[in-house]
Amino acid sequence: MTTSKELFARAIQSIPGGVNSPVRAFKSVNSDLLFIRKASGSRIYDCDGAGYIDLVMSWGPLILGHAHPVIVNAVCKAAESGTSFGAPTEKEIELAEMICSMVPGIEKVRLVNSGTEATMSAVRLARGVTGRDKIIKFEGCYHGHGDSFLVKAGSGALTFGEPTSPGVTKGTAQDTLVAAYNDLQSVQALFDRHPDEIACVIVEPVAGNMGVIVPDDGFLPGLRRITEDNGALLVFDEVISGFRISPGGAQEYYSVTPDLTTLGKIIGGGLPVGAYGGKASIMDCLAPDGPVYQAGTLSGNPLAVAAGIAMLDTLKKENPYASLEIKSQKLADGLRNIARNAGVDVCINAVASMMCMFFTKGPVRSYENAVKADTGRFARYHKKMLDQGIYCAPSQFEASFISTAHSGSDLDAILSAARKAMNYF
Ligand code: KE4
Repeated sequence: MTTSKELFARAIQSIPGGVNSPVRAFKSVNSDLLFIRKASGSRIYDCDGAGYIDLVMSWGPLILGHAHPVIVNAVCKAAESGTSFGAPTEKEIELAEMICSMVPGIEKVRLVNSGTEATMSAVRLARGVTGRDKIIKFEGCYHGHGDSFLVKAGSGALTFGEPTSPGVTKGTAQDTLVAAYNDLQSVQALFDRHPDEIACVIVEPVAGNMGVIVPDDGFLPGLRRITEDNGALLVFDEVISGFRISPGGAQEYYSVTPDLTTLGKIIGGGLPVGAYGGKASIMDCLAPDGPVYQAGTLSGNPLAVAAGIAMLDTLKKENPYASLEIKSQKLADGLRNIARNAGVDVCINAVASMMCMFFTKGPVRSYENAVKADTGRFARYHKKMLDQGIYCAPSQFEASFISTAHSGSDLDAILSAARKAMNYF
């Protein structure tokens, strides 16, 4: 069997950094990255013959676990009828109708191929509809690698210390205003300074890219009020939270309805799908009926749509949200007790089945709090967990995800490993 080390040596000859997405490089946890051979249920298996309980779950899509038979069968069956037509299919209507029926703020939806495409398109639509150029994002939030978003961004951009990426022009960056998460005054101040210039506020309603940060009670309703008062659109980037924290995402969970919603990850069941949707009056401004252009060769791809329908169908039938929340709380409470008994300062933020353990004293309710976390301690904890067969996200500034495939014994194994890893400093 070719080892991960050997594969990495080969990969860097033809792929930048040996990976197709930077966060996979394990750079911030000073570990050799693992090449994965296969995965099933709650487990992932590397090319070195080791298996792990997976808390990354492909960064969020796999709420039903790896290789769920319903998803796999749907994709295989769809492939037998062709992999792409570049023409509309009935199944795209079926998936669109499911999304519209589940997500409160979506009356019409456009399928794309990634979360980045969804957020880029939603912001272009907001600019096109309002005739305004500027957008507000929040420091530490990540909305994909579109130029407008790589300004004080989270996820890998934060992990690798490049929150504002080279290659983003000054012209683009000047139209991206940055506010502080959970700080409504910082948002109001930007509207006061730029009256009638701001097309939208885009926010992760539950931040998942600077670790997990939960919105303060008044934060989301406050954003709804401020955007309405100032003629700007409110965009909820629910690429992580969509279908994750409830069937209707964060907008259902917190009862705040945005003008536009972006989706990804779970919606494709692990295949490349993104989507953006909102009020019909806004979405009808998109080509071919409206002037705002957005397109995609593989948008609504039959295989990805089949996976999405199978995923949402199963979530509707099984409604696993209550049991996922119980599992997640058990893990979070267990980790809190372990850290307390070990005398280690941690703050664990958890919403439904997404969580993050910050190696810093809480509360962590802002980017400023989050970046105080001890990333060196996190790296040592990560390595010790990996050595014990637990695959955590290779960055302090990412979320961990529980799926329906994680069993009680999986959670016990994670806690047992954490007990050893917490003392390993
Ligand atoms: P993609 O283009 O990676 O499908 O989605 C971009 C995106 C948009 N919005 C939110 C809230 C997101 O979290 C993401 C992508 N998330 C990261 C992990 N936090 C993807 C992992 C990676 O970059 O490899």
